[in-house]
Amino acid sequence: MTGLNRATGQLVVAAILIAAILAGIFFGCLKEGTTVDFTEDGVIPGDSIPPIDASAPAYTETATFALGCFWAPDSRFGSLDGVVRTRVGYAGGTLENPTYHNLGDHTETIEIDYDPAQVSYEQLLEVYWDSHNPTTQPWSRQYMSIIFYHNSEQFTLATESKQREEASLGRRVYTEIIPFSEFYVAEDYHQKYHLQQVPELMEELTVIYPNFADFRDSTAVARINGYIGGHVTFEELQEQLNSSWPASG
Ligand code: MHO
Repeated sequence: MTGLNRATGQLVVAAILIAAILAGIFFGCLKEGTTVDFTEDGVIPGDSIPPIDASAPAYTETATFALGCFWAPDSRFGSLDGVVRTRVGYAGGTLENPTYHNLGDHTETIEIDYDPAQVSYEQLLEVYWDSHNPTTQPWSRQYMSIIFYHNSEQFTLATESKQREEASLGRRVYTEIIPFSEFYVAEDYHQKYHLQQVPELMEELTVIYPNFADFRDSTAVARINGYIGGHVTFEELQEQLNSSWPASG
């Protein structure tokens, strides 16, 4: 009996080991696959501030969205032409100075500064609806679906787009549309999260942006994070980094 138990135990341990090794190979390959271009070509020629940062427009407007865990939207919105910078953080609640482990009644939120001459609020709303499923009841305040509007125009566009979404899905959409009040920037390790998981790239980027706030607020870094998230090809990324902002009216 004990012999049988021991054999079963050994089998279980062996299965866990094999699973761990397979997972290691799988994730190891994934990571190498995403970084190989960078280590060979250098992500940014000359390791200097790329043109897209050097020419960032001074005038921007802000869109503030909550749509579940903020890591993926950071990468998706960051990949879009016209988006100048992204920051993830907490909003919608009453607790002052929330943190990830003391969130209170806040919700994970992304703040998007964009050049309205290059991308419209309507276009950002389309990406917003396309990036999550707001038809199921949110199971915690942390992951609510919320549009925080900054002015009456955003309110109208958000309300109309929610109605269109409900009509086309034929289901109730739980997204709340509420006025923006305060946004608390999240801890550094949550910013450009997918990119921060690639140490080779981080090493290179820390040279260009020694100050974390500059890294977090960089357009180029937002685009690289978009590439890591799989939203643009390497060729598209190179084009993005090396283009200058078109003069906005
Ligand atoms: N802890 C979850 C969500 C993180 S997100 C910042 C995860 O590891 O995927 O809420």
